[in-house]
Amino acid sequence: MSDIVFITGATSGFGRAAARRFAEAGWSLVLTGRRLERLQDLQEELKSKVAVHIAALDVRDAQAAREAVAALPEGFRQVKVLLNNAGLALAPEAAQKVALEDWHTMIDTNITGLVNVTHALLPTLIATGRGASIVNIGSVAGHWPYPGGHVYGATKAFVQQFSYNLRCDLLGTGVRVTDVAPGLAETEFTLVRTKGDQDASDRLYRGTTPLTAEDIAEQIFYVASLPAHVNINRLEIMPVRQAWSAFAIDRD
Ligand code: NDP
Ligand code: 8X3
Repeated sequence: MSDIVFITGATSGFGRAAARRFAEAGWSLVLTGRRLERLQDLQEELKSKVAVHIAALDVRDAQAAREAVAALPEGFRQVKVLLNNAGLALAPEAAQKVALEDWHTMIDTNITGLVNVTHALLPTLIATGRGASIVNIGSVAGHWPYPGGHVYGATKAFVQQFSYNLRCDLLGTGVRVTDVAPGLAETEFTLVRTKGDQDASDRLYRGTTPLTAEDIAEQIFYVASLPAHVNINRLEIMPVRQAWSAFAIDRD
């Protein structure tokens, strides 16, 4: 029987690229996300290679997450890898200019959504045991502050610490946990962050060389397919053309 990966946010960006990468290696796929049509397209694309189960799932809904796991058909139940990838940033403006609703959406998706799916799948992953993995998509924003990062960065700091703390509790179960923390990567991320401003998204990536979704998918696949005794705790990845900047100083 092939190994099974359960992916949240498989309709775009890293999640979709990861689905293709795991499929290339012959894994069975459980693909979730809110946009069912995109899931159907991806299923159509990959089903000749591997077994694919799709389920429309908004990770913010704990009950729906439990039901999606309970409804996994035969052949997709013994999940080996959970890829907690669904997430988003909103409101790149300064904190004081941001609508509270946008903060709530980021917290509900990046924190509550991630713990909802993790909680629903933990018993399965523990039953799978040695070699199982939870791969959580954090961000450089969870470690390094920057203007406009406010709640987004804070949600990704949660992802890092939750990943580390999970490792402590899962010691002895064989289940691995990794916080994969990408930097600048061209996906639909900035389109979502700017609420559909394609020009702003294009401007951010123009004239530089961002990471691609495939770059991150390769790293996700790498951490999940290492020998069962190896755990990468945190993997931070930036494009060569991105680095940190000096401290900002307010002057008279
Ligand atoms: P995309 O916007 O391309 O993909 C985001 C995915 O998340 C989509 O598949 C979307 O699916 C899903 N998603 C969003 N909200 C929900 C929800 N409520 N329920 C279920 N799925 C949801 O961006 P990326 O691929 O770049 O983002 C993937 C992850 O990577 C995110 O966690 C992001 O924070 C993180 N990240 C991105 C970086 C970047 O520069 N691109 C860098 C570092 C981290 P749908 O809308 O169909 O539900
Ligand atoms: C996304 C990367 O640099 O926009 O998490 O915060 S960044």
